[in-house]
Amino acid sequence: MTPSETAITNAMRQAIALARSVEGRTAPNPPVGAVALDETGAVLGGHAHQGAGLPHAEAGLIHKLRAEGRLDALHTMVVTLEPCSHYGRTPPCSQALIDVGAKQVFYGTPDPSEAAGGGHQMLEAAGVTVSGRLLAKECDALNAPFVKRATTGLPYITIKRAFRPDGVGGWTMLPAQGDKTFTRPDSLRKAHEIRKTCDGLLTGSGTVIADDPSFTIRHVDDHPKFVTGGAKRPLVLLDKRGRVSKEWTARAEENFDLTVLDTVESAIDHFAKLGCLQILVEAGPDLSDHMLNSGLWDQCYDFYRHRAEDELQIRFA
Ligand code: AOF
Ligand code: ZN
Repeated sequence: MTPSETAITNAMRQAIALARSVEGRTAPNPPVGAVALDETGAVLGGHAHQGAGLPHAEAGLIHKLRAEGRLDALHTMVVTLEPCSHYGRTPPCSQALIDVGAKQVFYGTPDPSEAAGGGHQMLEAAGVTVSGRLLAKECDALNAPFVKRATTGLPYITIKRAFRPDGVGGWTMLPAQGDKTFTRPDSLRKAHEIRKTCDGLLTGSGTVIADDPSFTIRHVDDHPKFVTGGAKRPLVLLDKRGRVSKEWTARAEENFDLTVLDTVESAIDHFAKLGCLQILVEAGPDLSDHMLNSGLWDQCYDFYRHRAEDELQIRFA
């Protein structure tokens, strides 16, 4: 017996959801999800990679199944990223899959990194049936930040903007006098979800002076390491002229690993050195437009406030 195509596709959907749940806490490693099936296609278990230095998704799942005494039933492993072939911080997952006798491996996105790639061939050479590009569109969207970092050394740049009608037939990013935000609760939740998936935040002095933003995650539950684990997200403030108050920077330092820099380029370099996969630009029209116009972006979320409900438009570079 062998799992049906539907069982395998469903397992990949589950693996993607697992990976999405750890997005924003694994950098510099990728968010990866894995689901194991027995020969009938029944789900034996799933696991998501929890962060650099910890077992990869497939390896963690193998440990889990072994601990539960169910490893013998493993037939098919479904994983969002091609299993690694290398000794990094942890041993190669492809070898682990071979050693435990997996019959089939399905993955979504090939691992583009020189060191870790090649798991496909390694598994195949050992007689395991391997198939890549399952739910490729969804997996590639998930892995876009990791793939960009692995191939260019640079973080994936996401820009978030919010617009309201300006009263004269156009749109403005500026709140009305006396308002702090004009985004509705649903959009705020979405915006905080986006923040949660990013490894660093970038803003400008104009935004800080105009909005007094805190940039903390309040409308969704943040990853535990940022809540109780003492970890702090990097936040870069571009403030060439030193216009932002000490009060604001002191408050920001309580929650963030704050760095004040002069240029977008130095900020991107800083995030790259920290190992960020994805950064979020939360800024006003000047910095956002500059980044969009100079091609320093990958993805842009635009929230538009309409009379009845907000609309979210997502664009890619
Ligand atoms: C992960 N988690 O679930 C998978 C990864 O230094 P290491 O040993 O942690 O190896 C990191 C590399 O392993 C990573 O850049 C990627 O190429 C590959 N796959 N990494 O952290 C996982 N499957
Ligand atoms: Zn691995």
